[in-house]
Amino acid sequence: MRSRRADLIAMLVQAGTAGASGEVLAAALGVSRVAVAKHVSALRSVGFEIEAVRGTGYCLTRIPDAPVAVEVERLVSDPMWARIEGTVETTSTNDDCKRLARAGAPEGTVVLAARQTAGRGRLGRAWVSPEGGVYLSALLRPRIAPADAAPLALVAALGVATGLESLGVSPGLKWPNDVLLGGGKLAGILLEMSAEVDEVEWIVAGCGLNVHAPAEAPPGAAFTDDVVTLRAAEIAAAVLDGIAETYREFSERGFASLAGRYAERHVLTGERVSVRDIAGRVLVSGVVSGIDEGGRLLVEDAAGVAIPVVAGEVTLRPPGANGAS
Ligand code: BT5
Repeated sequence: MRSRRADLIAMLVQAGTAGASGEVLAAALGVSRVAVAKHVSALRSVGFEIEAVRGTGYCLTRIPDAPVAVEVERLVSDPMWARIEGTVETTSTNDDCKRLARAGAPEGTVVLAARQTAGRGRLGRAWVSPEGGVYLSALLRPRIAPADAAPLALVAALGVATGLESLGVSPGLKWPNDVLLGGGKLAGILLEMSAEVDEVEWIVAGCGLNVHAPAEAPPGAAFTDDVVTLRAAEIAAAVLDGIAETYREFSERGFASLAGRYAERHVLTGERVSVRDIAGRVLVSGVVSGIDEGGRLLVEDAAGVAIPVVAGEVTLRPPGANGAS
């Protein structure tokens, strides 16, 4: 259920420049006028500009351009996201979300931040997280075995792409977890998990997404601003709705029913690649022939045999490089 504060923003947006009186807002929200004034001051503290005009009431004059939790809550459609929290700055939204997971928070809990001081990529890499991006982590509690969790990175990446497409952005996907735009990296996914051997307890799906380019952009980064101009909260809400849709499909029908959609957006098909394990050893080199129904990358080796890869780092290889490097 949407919070009173998110409902209040919705009412103020609807009232437009005419504004709405404290009395009308209080009646519609089922609270006192004093409570309305408290909600208004809380919204101001997170960047909303709300004028109080004598005789008219409250008038919303500016919505902040940051992934503010209450604004994302107002904009998100999918009921899966029942609890959305956020701060301006945190070390890593994945850490915050993992803390909530350990404390028993339900599936559908989301943590947002406008910047991170220790944003992480996979395998200990850094995720550059200045203001101007969207940093979010979503708590999932899928009823699956840990061995079946690998496709969830693809499910989340496809969800991000689906959400962005609803806003007019057409990203590509690079197995397993990259969302690309015009050859640059627009978003990355980091999954962290707690599990018993037989069952996943929780998965935190973190997504870092570049919206406005900072003064010092990471090399190879792309930004939604390159193609659309939207507020960070609009992008966060669309991305969450996209993830909810693909996650539901995965939970009900398995990755097989999403494989075609992933493949349509997959930029590596037909490319010569090397795939390495976490120690840097080459697992396979060859031409990518697609993604299988379990979300594995299929790489045709020199003998023309399609080798399925569950996990690894993919690098593109120059044409003519031979198969066994
Ligand atoms: C990822 O790792 O792509 C996963 C990124 C997940 C970040 C989110 S933000 C919310 C949540 N909280 C966290 O602490 N993390 C998650 P990986 O595939 O390992 O890619 C990391 C590489 O991407 C780095 O080594 C850089 O080369 C590059 N990179 C770093 N920051 C970038 C950025 N902002 N834009 C584009 N590329 C970046």
